[in-house]
Amino acid sequence: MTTLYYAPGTCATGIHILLEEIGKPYDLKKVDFAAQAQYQPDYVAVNPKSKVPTLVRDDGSTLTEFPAIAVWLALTNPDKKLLSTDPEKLARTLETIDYIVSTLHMQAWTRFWRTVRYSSIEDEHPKIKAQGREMAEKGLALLDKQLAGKDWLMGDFTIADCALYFFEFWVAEWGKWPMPANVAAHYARMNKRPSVQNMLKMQGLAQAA
Ligand SMILES: N[C@@H](CCC(=O)N[C@@H](CS)C(=O)NCC(=O)O)C(=O)O
Repeated sequence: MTTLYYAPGTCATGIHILLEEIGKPYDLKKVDFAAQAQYQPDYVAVNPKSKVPTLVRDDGSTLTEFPAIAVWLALTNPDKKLLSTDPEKLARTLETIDYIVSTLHMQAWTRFWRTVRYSSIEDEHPKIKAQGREMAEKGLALLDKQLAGKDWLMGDFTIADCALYFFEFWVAEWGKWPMPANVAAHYARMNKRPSVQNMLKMQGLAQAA
């Protein structure tokens, strides 16, 4: 059976939401970050990158990296219409996801939240955190414009909305930063979807959002 390896509240929430949207049976395996389980041999054997999300598929093969997993889930479940196959719409959806994952997650948020990975000198941390927040604010402003007059990033609900959700969750619940109006409305809209509510309950985050 398809198995998602996740840690609560991480970027794996976006893939968990997609699995709930698709509605087929799957297993959920928690990787205990507090115990550094991602670096232990059992998990390294599953994903040598020591990251979540990891999707182990029905045939036993493993897929990593949020965009790859999201695209694969969308294309293998075409009836759910989670990704348009029109070349322009598909490219625009990937453009949005790549910005969220490569820039907002990997560059902005990690500077703010995992500051020690950028410098072991504590005096430098406020500057690195401020850089991360500045990058995040810029991205949120761009996404706010993209959402103007729309419920969902691409017009229809797609895998891009699930990518934006994990970033919104961090900003709202962990960063406690205000979000621009259209992004805040998108986050509230996402939190009303049964798939998101199920994910929050299953990950023990129901109080958070
Ligand atoms: N590029 C990867 C990034 C995955 C990633 O950084 N996941 C974080 C959680 S949000 C993680 O597993 N961190 C564990 C660690 O760095 O020890 C993706 O998009 O899937």
